[in-house]
This record gives sequence, C-alpha cells and structure tokens, in this order.
Amino acid sequence: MDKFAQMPLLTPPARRTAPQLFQDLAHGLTQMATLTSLIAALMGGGFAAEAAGATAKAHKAAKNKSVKKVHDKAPQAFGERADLMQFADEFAAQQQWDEASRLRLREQLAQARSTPIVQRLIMPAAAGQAKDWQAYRARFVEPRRLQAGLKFWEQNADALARAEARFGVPAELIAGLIGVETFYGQITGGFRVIDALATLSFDFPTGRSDRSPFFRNELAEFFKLCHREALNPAEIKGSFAGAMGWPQFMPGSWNRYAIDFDGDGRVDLIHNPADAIGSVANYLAQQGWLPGLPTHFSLRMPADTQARAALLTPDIKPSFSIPQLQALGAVPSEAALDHPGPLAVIELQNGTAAPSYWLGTDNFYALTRYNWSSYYAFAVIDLGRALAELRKAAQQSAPAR
Ligand SMILES: [Ca+2]
Repeated sequence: MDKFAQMPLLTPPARRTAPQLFQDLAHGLTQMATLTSLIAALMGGGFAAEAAGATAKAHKAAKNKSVKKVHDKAPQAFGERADLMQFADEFAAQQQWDEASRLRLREQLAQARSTPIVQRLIMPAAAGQAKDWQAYRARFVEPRRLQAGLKFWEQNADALARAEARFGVPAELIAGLIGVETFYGQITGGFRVIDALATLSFDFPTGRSDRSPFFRNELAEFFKLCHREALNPAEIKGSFAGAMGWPQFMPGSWNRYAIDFDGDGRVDLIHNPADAIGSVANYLAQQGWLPGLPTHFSLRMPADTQARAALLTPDIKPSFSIPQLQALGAVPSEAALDHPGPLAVIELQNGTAAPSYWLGTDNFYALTRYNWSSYYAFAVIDLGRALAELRKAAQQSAPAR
C-alpha cells in the first residue's frame, strides 16, 4: 500500500467506469484509441497529458539531435590482424576445436568489422545533465508499451505463471523487465554481435576506463554459444554492446543463466519469449532474489545534511538496519518496520525539482544486477505494476459466464 505513496501510478478510474472500458479490452478491441483512452481514464487525465508531453519532448529532442547529427565513419573489416588471429588460435586450442573449426573462426574474425558507432556509444553520457526520473519513467510507462505488454502477458500467461511459481519472481516484474529491455521483442538491436564485441575487444576507444578484457571474455562466450547452439556468428544481431534477444542477455549471461523454458530442447532467447521469461526469472533467482520480499518501501529523509549524506553513501547496496536508519533521523514507512533484512536508501533525481527517496531491499538490489541503475529498476517495477493493475481491472470487469 505504501509503495507508491509518493508516485501515484494508478489513480482511481475517473469519468467513465472501468468495467465499461475493460469490456472493450476483454473483447479484444485493442485499437490504439481504445486502449489509450482506457489507460488515460485509469490513470487520470494527468498521465495522458504527461505522456503526450513526454512524446512531444522526445520528438523535439530527436529533431534537435538530427540537426547536429554525428557522422560515424563506415565500419571496416579487421582482416587478419595479428591480435585477432592470436585470439582465434588461443580460443580454438582452449576449446580443443579441430583444425577446420579453428580456420573458420579465424575467417569469421577477419570478416568482423571495427565499428566507429560502437566506439562512440560505449562512451559515458555527457556530464552535467540533471537526471530526471519522471522523464525517464515516461519513456517506458506509456500507452504503446502498456498495450504491447498486455498482449505479451496474454500470449505468455502460462510461461509467466510457471516462472513465478518456480523462481518466486513476480510475473509483473518479468513482464516489466522485458518491456523495458526490448519493448517486448520489438527492439533487440541492429548491430552484428560479432562486430560489436570485436570492436570493443580489440579497438576499445580511449578516453574512458578500458573494458576490453570484459568484452574479450564476452566474445569468447559468444563463440562458445554459437558453437553449442549451431548458430552462425555472422548472423546474430544485438545491441552495440553485444546484448541479445528478448531479454538482452550478454553472451556470458546467456551461457550461465539462460534456460529452455518451453521444453523444445533448445535455449533460444532470440525467437522464443517463453525461454526469455524463464531465463530472466532464473537470472534474478541466481542474483539472490528472495520470494515474497517487496522490492522497496517508502521513507521520509531527515533534514540534516550530514545525516542525508551518510544515508546515501552506501548507494544501492542494502546495508542499513531499521534502527540504524532511525538513528540517522530517517523515518521508514510502517510496512518497512517489520522488514528484517538490510536496506539501501535510493535517491531518484527529478531534474530541478526535489529528489524522491526510497528504501531498496535485497530484491531491489537483485534487479539492479540486471542493469546497474536505480532508475532502470524503478522503470521495471512501475511498468510491471501498471500492467498488473490493468490486467486485474480487465479481469474484474470481464462478463461472468
Ligand atoms: Ca526452448
């Protein structure tokens, strides 16, 4: 109950009644206009205005961007560069591949392309921009993604329910996560993974901390994956960093955490949403997800500057007990008082407005192992919660048989 006290996500239905609106949904009328009015009614007028404003802003930003568009140089094949060929020979030896496989790997790496846009995208975002949670959230909790999410949940209800039962990860969070990652499989990345990973392994840009050892390891994991699943490395696409498929798993995460969840004997995160659902739940379970534990609670921060700084120092790693929080002047919500585990104080900046603060549990921390950002974790939580509320309302209003 207290979870969204500071961020009302779903205000009670206004004007038209939810049952009328949801009958449309229950009967499969999912045209954009219907759903948009449905969502707008559910969320109160403010949401629709906010969403429209955000869309307009996004268009404006995109327009501004196109004015000062960066022209990246065209990708260039690496060819038989010594460092890549050495990598191929060492990897083939380590995997005890035969000569034909070793030569094929050398050829594949020689045809990989060093890609300037990948080098640009791996650089940190320009500093000095205030983070704005509301703007961030509006990119994800918006009518089109909600519509896609409801359809996804409907089509994969069985897999979501099985994943929740087996791993204890709520279906709404799995649905929220896949929605934030790839808009339900619609945006999975257009880079050849071999180009992205080879660029970041062998032509990592200067000007930021060198992460090429990480990407060389991911490149090796990618070849293991392709070999095992009989995939052609040249054909697999993903993000600029090499993340793949519905859940955007890096190759190493795919090899460690992905599972066959529809029982067809293959692990396919690129075409198979059921495998993606099971794999996301398994990933979170392996990161220490505790079934039944909420992701966060609300709190009131102390006014004292030093106390606030002390509360924020450990960042998203849960490390405070309730008495420790209280000793620093923080006031945890009623619901948080019974929580036995450690808590983190999470700050979400709201541009020029005052920040929002939350208490994150070990489960909030597990979500941030997927993507190291509180904003990301809250977007997953909020999108999932909105989907769950919409589904519940639809089910309640469905005509009795
Ligand atoms: Ca499968």
